[in-house]
Parts: sequence; structure tokens; C-alpha cells
Amino acid sequence: MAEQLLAIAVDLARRAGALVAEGRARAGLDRARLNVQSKSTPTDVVTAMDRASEQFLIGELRRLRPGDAILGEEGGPQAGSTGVRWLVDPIDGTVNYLYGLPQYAVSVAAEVAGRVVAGAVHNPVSGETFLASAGGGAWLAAPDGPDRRLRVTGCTELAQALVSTGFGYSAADRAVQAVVVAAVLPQVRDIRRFGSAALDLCFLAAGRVDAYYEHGLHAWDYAAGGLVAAEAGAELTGLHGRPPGEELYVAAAPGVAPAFFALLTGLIARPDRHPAES
Ligand code: LIP
Repeated sequence: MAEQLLAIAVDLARRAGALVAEGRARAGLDRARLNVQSKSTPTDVVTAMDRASEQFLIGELRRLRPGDAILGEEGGPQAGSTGVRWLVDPIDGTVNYLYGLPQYAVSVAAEVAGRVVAGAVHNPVSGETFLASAGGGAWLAAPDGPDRRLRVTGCTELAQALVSTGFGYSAADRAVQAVVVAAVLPQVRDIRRFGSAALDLCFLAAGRVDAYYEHGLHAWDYAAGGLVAAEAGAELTGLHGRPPGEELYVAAAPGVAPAFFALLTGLIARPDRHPAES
């Protein structure tokens, strides 16, 4: 069943990706054509293409998988009766999309009985599709060659770890997140902020970063990318050893995971404390 759900996730992520990329190209430099509106804060935006992409995804899922539940970023939860739930982010990295930065993706994941078993993250600009099924490994399908198996890096030194992260939309959350990232930065190789959680997790899987963390994500942001990262050998955790989730999402190559998790746990518990003081 996981492979059947994965095939649907890959196909829909790619087709929705083509839809949003066409919409971005039509808008060109005229952002007004994207009908941008704000959500939780003035910087938390949604475009007409977010809505069009989600409407497409939901319509296709209802056609292909009638009775499945669906959770979408823009439309919220829709109950089902089959035990399968789809988690869709119609454009992850909406601000990048709005500014024409090439780091955004459509993320589609399928849960069975509450466990993510298939996921696809497609970046229509690069043409890359990151995909995974539970127990089936993580793969990158790209225009430049055959599908390749993904594996996280062998990084073992925190000071050599390239770390990606992201920040919330509220000024109060960002003030706390700034304290944490300021304390992380001297402890690692460097920080990257790509602007899409789904792609951050897939880049970890592809060995493009060694670790990733973020507070305040939603399930549709991380459902597919988290499976891709786990199937590529990443270790994942939340706060105080709880499962990764909206409170805190941490993922790292296994050689650096213990030190990275310890650093973050210490900081998150007391964001005002610098690790050097501990
Ligand atoms: C985005 C996340 C990203 C986070 C952004 C935003 P969106 O999701 O993928 O990691 O840092 O603040 O939440 O809003 O573009 O779907």
C-alpha cells in the first residue's frame, strides 16, 4: 500500500509544482498578480497560487482516494473514513515563491493509522523530487540523471556541522529564536536558512546539510520531508526526547546527533543561557 500511496504523492506533488511554477512565471515581476494576502501576521503570507495548488491537490485526492482524510495548510482538516490521511503543503516556502527565489516546494505525505508511510517533496524550479516510503529508503529523482538513493553525511564533529534552520512569523517568536541561533552559530560550521522546512529536511537527507532544527512548524511542513530524512538515516527528535513536532523539530546525521541534540536541549530549556556558560 505504501508504494501505491507514494506513486500518488509523487505524481500530485509534481503536477501541483508545475501549476505553481506556471503561475509564478505569469506573474513575473508583478507580484500583485499573485493576489498576496496576510494570515497570522503581516509577514505570514498566502498567494492565489497557494490556494489554487491546494484546491488541485484536494480535488485529485478526492478523485483518486475517496474517503481519505486530508489536512492542508490553507483549507484545514477534512475528515475521512479509510484510516489514510494526506498532509499537503501547496507551496512550502511561500515567501521565497513570492520573491522569485528558487527554494520552494510542494509537499505531499500519506499517513496510515497515524504513521507517515509515504512522502514526496517536489521543487519545480530545480525539477528535483525527494521521495520516500517507510522501509523503502529515500530517493532523489532529478532531471540530470537516474534516481539516486539518499544518505545523510558522516559528520561526527559539531564544529564541522552545517546546520539549517528557519524562523516563525511572529516577532515575539523570532526574538527567542534569534537568541537560540546566536548561541548555535559559534558551535557549528555555519548556518543556512533556505526558507522551506520540507526542503531543509530533504537537503539533510541528500547530505547538503548535516543537521536541521526549527520551532513552530506545522505537520504539513515536515510530514513528507521528515520521512525522507529518516529513511536517509537521519536521527530525529523533539524537545526532551519527545517525538519531533510543532514544538521543536530536530534532525541530524547520526554521528553528530547526540552533540547537536544536547546543544539544542540546553538552549531551548534556557534560551537566555549561552552554551559557553553551561
Ligand atoms: C515555511 C516553512 C519554513 C519556515 C517559514 C514558513 P510556509 O512554511 O517551511 O521552514 O521557516 O517561516 O513557515 O509558510 O512557506 O508554508
